[in-house]
Amino acid sequence: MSSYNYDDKFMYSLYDKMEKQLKHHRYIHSVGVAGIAAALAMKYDEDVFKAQIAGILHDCAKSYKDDELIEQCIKNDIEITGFEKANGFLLHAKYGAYLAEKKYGIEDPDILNAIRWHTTGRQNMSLLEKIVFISDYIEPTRSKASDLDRIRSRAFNSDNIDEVLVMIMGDTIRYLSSSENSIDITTMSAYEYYKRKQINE
Ligand code: DGI
Ligand code: FE
Ligand code: FE
Repeated sequence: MSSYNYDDKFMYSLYDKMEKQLKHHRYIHSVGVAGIAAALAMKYDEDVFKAQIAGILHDCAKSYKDDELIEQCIKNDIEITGFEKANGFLLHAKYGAYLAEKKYGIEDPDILNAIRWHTTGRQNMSLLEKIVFISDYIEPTRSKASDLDRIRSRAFNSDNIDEVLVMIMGDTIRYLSSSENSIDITTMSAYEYYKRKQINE
């Protein structure tokens, strides 16, 4: 158990709040991410409770429209890049971390960072950040991504979690390139970093 102020009652209240805050399908997705994150925490030896809390909250800012996210970030002195301004949905991760702290009472910086970096990933991710990033991609209601069966299997059978990260980041970048979406430098540099790390190991 972590030394922070989380107990079962607190965790149940977060589920209640997310059920009210999010669209039904998004709430089901978040419950799925929380469950898979907890399972991966058991496998990779991370705090199960923290993984569950980061999972249930990771999309807590998903109900905001792009322009509302930009507006809220400006209002609350959250720095936004030009790329984020042009792709406002990316800010649901950054603003989500802000809400997790200010509105939902999360103090643990690792949980806040797992929410903050769940969409793009980044270089040098913590184990908890990796677990939430992977869970977001593989939770049970996801079905569209290519190679999902193989990635799900590796997530639970690999002894190297970075291998799973590289598969997901690679597929995401291929998908974004094929759909003519632009790719954030954070997404690209995270992929390059973990791909290089894999080769050098
Ligand atoms: O919020 P979710 O839908 O559960 O998942 P998410 O926060 O991981 O967002 C997924 C989307 O984000 C997916 O369609 C890929 C996209 N994404 C990730 N990195 C980038 C990106 N989109 C753009 N345009 N650029 C990126 O660098
Ligand atoms: Fe998200
Ligand atoms: Fe998500």
